[in-house]
Amino acid sequence: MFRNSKVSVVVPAYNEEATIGTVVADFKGSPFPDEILVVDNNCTDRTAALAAEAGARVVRESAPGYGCALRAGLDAASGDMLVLVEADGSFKAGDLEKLLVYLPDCAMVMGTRTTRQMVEQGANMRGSLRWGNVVMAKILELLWYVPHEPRLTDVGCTYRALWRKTWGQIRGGLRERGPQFSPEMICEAYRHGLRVIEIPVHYHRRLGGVSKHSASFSKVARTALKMFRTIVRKRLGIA
Ligand SMILES: Nc1nc2c(ncn2[C@@H]2O[C@H](COP(=O)(O)OP(=O)(O)OP(=O)(O)O)[C@@H](O)[C@H]2O)c(=O)[nH]1
Ligand SMILES: [Mg+2]
Repeated sequence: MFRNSKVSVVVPAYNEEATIGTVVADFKGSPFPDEILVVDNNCTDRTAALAAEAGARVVRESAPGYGCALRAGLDAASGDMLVLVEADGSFKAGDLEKLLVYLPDCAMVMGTRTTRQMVEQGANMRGSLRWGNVVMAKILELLWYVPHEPRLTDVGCTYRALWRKTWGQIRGGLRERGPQFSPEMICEAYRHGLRVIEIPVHYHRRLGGVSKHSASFSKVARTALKMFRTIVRKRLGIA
């Protein structure tokens, strides 16, 4: 609970047996979450079993992809405040309260991983990736400047918090299945005239397992291009 609001934490997971237990335990140790949902997205390893053992509720989603998993998790969550976080240990429960504190001021609080002072040495947020994220966020700012004047430095940060009501407003307008789901959520919130605030969060290196979206330069470039297309499509109002 956070100030009388029930808090759900949603964790999309695709073969994250190396880290899921630690992530669930970290959030279990925080005083705020009322439930932790791990979305088992066709995992072929022990992710689901280890998540349940650590005390999470496991939700299964067979449609593959980061976006599909998050959609299923958000639908299944019962909290008033819904928090998204990764299964790889790159975000910590210690930052949760900061997201929740800002939520009463807006519809969604985004984390940003581009505040250099808060990025752990060795985390996958080296100069080029950090600046790539900032540039993408500036493109979104520019395209949506009127009337929202967004202030963003990262459009791909999973760690974020939104109200259940916000989810109800934006869910029907979301169609992306991959990592573009992340900026699509922001654009859809703007399309509904909702407020989005961004705050710095700590960003750590993966605790183990394999990177799905940012393993190589070509993977990062492909993800960035998909995100760019999504941001432009949403601005032009193409369904
Ligand atoms: N359900 C589901 N989850 C996914 C899929 N791809 C990635 N994820 C999860 O989404 C989160 C982000 O994926 P990551 O592989 O960490 O991508 P990233 O954060 O860009 O890269 P890292 O530098 O490795 O952290 C993790 O919790 C993954 O388990 C997918 O296809 N389905
Ligand atoms: Mg990650």
